[in-house]
Amino acid sequence: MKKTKKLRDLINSEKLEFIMEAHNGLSAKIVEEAGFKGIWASGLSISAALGVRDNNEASWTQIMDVLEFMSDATSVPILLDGDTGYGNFNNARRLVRKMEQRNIAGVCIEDKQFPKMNSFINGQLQPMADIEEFSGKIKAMKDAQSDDDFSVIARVEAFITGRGLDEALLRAEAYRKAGADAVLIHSKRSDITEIEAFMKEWAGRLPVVIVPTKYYTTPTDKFRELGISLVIWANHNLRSSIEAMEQTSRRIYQDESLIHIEKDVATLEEVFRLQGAEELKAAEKQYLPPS
Ligand code: SPV
Ligand code: MG
Repeated sequence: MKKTKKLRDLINSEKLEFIMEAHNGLSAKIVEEAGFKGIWASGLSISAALGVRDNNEASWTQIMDVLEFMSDATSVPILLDGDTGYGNFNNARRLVRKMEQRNIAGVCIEDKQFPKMNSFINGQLQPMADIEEFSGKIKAMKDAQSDDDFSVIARVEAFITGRGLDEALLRAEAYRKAGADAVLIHSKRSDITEIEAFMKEWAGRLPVVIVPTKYYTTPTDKFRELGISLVIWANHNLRSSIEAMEQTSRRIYQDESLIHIEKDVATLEEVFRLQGAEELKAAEKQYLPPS
């Protein structure tokens, strides 16, 4: 099945589905092997892994290069965190064509302005996109796709920027009318009250995607009860790798030896396995002259 269709099925599925963050080819592979049916190509995680801020400091083509490795390494669909679309409608529709060429299944864009800022930094101060301008961007992206199953998800930042339920609903409805395949409603509260209020009024007009980074204590069954379609675990491979790398580097620096660390790190065999070393060995037998 095409990756685009797989993602669309996850979004439209009757039951709650989950996708997990990755930020390079290796982490994408690990997400797939863990059993996830899809991958969130997180802007925060990819930028952090590149050593830059989540403010569009990495260019969109640099993000595409990372995505290409992620897509080549996996068979589950990738949903790109496309920030604000890297410009106006014209930049965003070109992005769609380039994603389709790389077998990326869908993109999520948020209704803020370029250069974007992460939702958890100074949220209240962040300017939002004009509703009509953002709706035009969604429409241009939907018109640009050549595969009907490619998904465009509209992310509503009204709660993040302190604008409240009415604004969130107004925006979500405009983006639905513009052709979005789903709505991502984001909240930085530590409880689910904003999401719950939105879900009640929204009443299933389009599938809803959430990112429960801040309201992580909410039981997953609550998301089911509210009728959420897709949950994104947005940054936990990045954060776990930071913790692991900090501990490993500190320990080796202090010890001036590998003696205490070997048991805590992946074996080299595991690294080779993840890289697909076996396949190359077999191919060499097939294609290289016998030595
Ligand atoms: C990301 O993963 O980059 C996201 C989700 O956009 S969040 O960081 O929650 O805004
Ligand atoms: Mg992001």
